[in-house]
Amino acid sequence: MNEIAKTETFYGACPHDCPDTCSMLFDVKDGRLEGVRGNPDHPMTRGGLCVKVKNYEERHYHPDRLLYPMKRVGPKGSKQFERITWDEALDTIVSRWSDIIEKYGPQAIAPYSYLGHQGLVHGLNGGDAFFNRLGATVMERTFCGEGSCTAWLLTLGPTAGLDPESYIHSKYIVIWACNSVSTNLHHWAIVKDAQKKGAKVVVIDAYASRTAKGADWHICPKPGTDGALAMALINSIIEQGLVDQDYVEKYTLGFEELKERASSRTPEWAEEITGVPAADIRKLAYELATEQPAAIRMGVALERHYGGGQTIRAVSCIPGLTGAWRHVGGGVTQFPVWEHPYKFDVICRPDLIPEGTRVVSNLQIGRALTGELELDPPIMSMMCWNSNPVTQAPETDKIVEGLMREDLFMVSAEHFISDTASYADILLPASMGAEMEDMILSWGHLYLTYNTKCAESPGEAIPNNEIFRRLAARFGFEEENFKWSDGECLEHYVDWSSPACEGADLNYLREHGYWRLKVGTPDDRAPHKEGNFPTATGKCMFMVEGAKNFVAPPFRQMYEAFQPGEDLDPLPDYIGPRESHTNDPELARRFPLNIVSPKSHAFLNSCYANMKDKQHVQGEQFVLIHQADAEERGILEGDRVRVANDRGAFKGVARISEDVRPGVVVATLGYWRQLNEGTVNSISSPKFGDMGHSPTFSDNLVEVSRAN
Ligand SMILES: Nc1nc2c(c(=O)[nH]1)N[C@H]1C(S)=C(S)[C@@H](COP(=O)(O)OP(=O)(O)OC[C@H]3O[C@@H](n4cnc5c(=O)[nH]c(N)nc54)[C@H](O)[C@@H]3O)O[C@H]1N2
Ligand SMILES: Nc1nc2c(c(=O)[nH]1)N[C@H]1C(S)=C(S)[C@@H](COP(=O)(O)OP(=O)(O)OC[C@H]3O[C@@H](n4cnc5c(=O)[nH]c(N)nc54)[C@H](O)[C@@H]3O)O[C@H]1N2
Ligand code: SF4
Ligand SMILES: [Mo]
Repeated sequence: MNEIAKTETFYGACPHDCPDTCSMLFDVKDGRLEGVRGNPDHPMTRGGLCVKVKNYEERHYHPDRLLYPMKRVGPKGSKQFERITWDEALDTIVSRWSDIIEKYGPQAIAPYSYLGHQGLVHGLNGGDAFFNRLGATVMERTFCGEGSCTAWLLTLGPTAGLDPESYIHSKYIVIWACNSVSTNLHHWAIVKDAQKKGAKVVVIDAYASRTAKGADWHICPKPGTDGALAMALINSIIEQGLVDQDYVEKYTLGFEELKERASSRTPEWAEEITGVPAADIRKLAYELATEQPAAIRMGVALERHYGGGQTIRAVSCIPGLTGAWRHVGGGVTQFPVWEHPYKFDVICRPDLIPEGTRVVSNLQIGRALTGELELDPPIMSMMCWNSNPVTQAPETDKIVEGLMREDLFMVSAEHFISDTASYADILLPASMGAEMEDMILSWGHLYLTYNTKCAESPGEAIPNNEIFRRLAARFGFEEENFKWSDGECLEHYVDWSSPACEGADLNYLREHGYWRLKVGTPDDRAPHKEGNFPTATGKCMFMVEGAKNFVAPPFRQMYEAFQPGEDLDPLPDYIGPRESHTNDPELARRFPLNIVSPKSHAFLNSCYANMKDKQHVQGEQFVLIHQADAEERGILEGDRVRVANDRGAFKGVARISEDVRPGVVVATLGYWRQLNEGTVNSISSPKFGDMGHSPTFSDNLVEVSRAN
C-alpha cells in the first residue's frame, strides 16, 4: 500500500439503478476521490460513463451533501435542521420506535426504500432484514418492472433471455418502450455497432425519443396500446405463414389456443387502437420473422399502463413463434438478472417476517400515510432510505400531506435533503459510492461488479448497512447477519458455488473488478435454441392454464414470491389503458391528453436534479405538446403551462413539437418539487397494472393550460 499523496486507482461500480451497472475506475488520493472513469476492459462499459456519472466525484463532495445527523427544529417541511450526534440520533429513533411499538405494535412502523443504491449490501440488504426482525409493515416495492417480471416468468421462466451483448450478431433489432440513448447507453452502443454492420433498428415508442431518432424506423403507438400492436403482430406472423412450425411444435405450449385468440386481433383492428397503420404492422411482422437473428429489447416502460403485463406476455411469445431463439442474437431481453446467483433469502431475510404481517405498496404511500387506506394500526413512523417518493411515487400531494402529519415520526437516511428528506424529523447522513464496499446488482447484463471502499466518507456519513447494524445492536438483535461486516455479507449473499461462478470468488472480484457469469459467451449463447425454458414444462408458455397473478422476486423480498393472487387470463391479449377516451369518456372529456413521464436524460430518477451542471444539460421541466393541441389551448412555444388532473398539478415550459402525436404530452421525470412547482407525479395514478402490482405511470389523463 502506498502512503498518502499518491493517486491510486481502485475498481468501482456505478451504484445507480441503471441496467448498465458500469465497471468504474476510482482515482483516489489521500482518501479522497479525485476522479472516475469507465473501466476500459469491461466489455459493456468500454471505458465510457454517461453524462450523469462522469464527474461522480463532484457528487461526493457537493456542498449540499448531508454530512452530520440532524434533527428538525422548525415546522415540518421547513428544512430547518440542527446538527446532533449519532448517539442522539439513534437514541431518539430507538426511543420513539419503542414507544410506538408499545402503543401500536411494530406494524405502525413502515420502511420505505428502493434502489437509490443498487448494492447487495447497502441497497438490498440491511434495511429489509432489520425491519423484518422488528416486525414492521412490509413495504412492497413495485415501482419498476414487477408487471414485466410476472409476465416474463409466466411465459419464459427465470431466464436471462437474450444477452444484451449478443445484439452485435442481430440482423433486426426492435427496441420497445426503451429510451436506450438515455437509459441504457452501453447497450445502445452495441445496437449502433450492429446497425453499422447492417442490422435494421426499429424503435417502438409513444413519442420520438432520442433513441427513436437514432432508429431506422420509429413506430409510434398511442401510449398504453402496445398490447394491441403485439397481438396484431402475432396475428400477422401466423396469417403470413411465417411461423417456425418445427420450433413451435417442439418447444412451445398453447400454439393452437394462441392462434385462435389472435385470429380476430388483425392489423386493421390494431390500427384503430394504436394509430399505427395496418400495413406497417404487417411489414414489421414480416421483417421480425424473416430477418434473423431478430432481437427484441423490452423497456421497463412497456409495463406502465393497465394492460402492461399482458403486453409483455404477448411480446415475449414472438421469438417462440418465429424461432428467433435458434440464433445467437435472436430472442427477447427483459432483465438478464434472472441468472445472477444472488441469495435473496439471505439478503432480505423474509423468514424473519412475523406471520400475518401486512403488506402495503410503495405506490400507495400517500394513501397509507393520510389514512385513506384505513390501516390498523396506522403508520406512525416511516424510515426512508435509497428512495425519494415525494418526486418518484404517485399522488405526490397526498404523500406530502401525510408527511406533514405532526404525529408521524419520520427518519431519512440520505445524501442530500431531498424532497422527501425535507419532511424528516431525524436526518442520517449516508455514505456514497466510493466510500463503501459492495457488489452492485445488475439487471441489465451478465457480469458481477465489485465496488471497493477506497475513499473516506466526508463528515460523519456512514454506509446504509452500518446504520442498520447500529440500530440492530441497540434493539439487541442477535441474528448473526446483523453482525457481518460488509465483506462477510458479500461472502454470504452470492452463491459462489453455483456453476455461473465457477472460477470466481470474492477475492477474484476484488482483484479484477468484474466477472462474466459462466452462462455462455455473447458470441455463442443461444439459451433456447432447443427450448430449455426454465418453466414448469420446459417450454415457452404461450398459454398458462390456471395462471395467477403474483409479485415476483428478486427486486423485493420473497415474502410473497409466487404466492398466487387473482386469476389471470390463460392467454395474452390486449387490455386497454384505464384512463382513455374509450374506457372512460367522461374523464377524457375533462382531461383529454394522455401524459407520458419517462426518465430525464441527465438525471437518474431524482438524483442529480439538484446539481447545476446536470440541470444545465437537462434544461428546465418541459412539456412536449403537439401544435394542434397547443393551438386549441392558446399555448405558445415557451409559455409556462400547468398540467393537471383531479390528483394534482405541476408546471413546466411548453415545447411545441412534432415529436409527439396530437393527444399526447411528454414531461420527463426527476425534477425536484422544492425547485419546481409540483412534479410529474403530482398527477400520477396509484392504481396497479394488471400484473405484479406494477405502476401505471403511462396511464394518466391530464389537461394542459397556460399558467400565466
Ligand atoms: N412518473 C414516473 N414516476 C416514476 C417512474 C417513471 O418513469 N415515471 N419510474 C419509476 C421507476 S422505474 C423507479 S425505479 C422509481 C425510482 O424511485 P426512487 O428509487 O425513489 O428514485 P430516486 O429519486 O433516485 O431516489 C433515490 C434516493 O436515494 C438516495 N440515495 C442514493 N444512494 C443512497 C445511499 O447509498 N444511501 C441512502 N441512504 N440514500 C441514497 C438518493 O439521494 C435519492 O434521493 O421511480 C418510479 N417513478
Ligand atoms: N438517464 C436516465 N437513465 C436511467 C434512469 C433515469 O432516470 N435517467 N432510470 C433508470 C431506471 S430506474 C429505469 S427503470 C430505466 C428505465 O428505462 P426505460 O425503460 O428506457 O424508461 P423510460 O425512459 O421511462 O421510458 C422509455 C421510453 O418508453 C416510452 N413509453 C412510455 N410509455 C409507453 C407506452 O405505453 N408505449 C410505448 N411504446 N412507449 C412508451 C417513453 O416515451 C420513453 O421514451 O432507466 C434507468 N436509466
Ligand atoms: S448511470 Fe448507468 S450508464 Fe451511467 S455510469 Fe451508472 S451504470 Fe453507467
Ligand atoms: Mo426503475
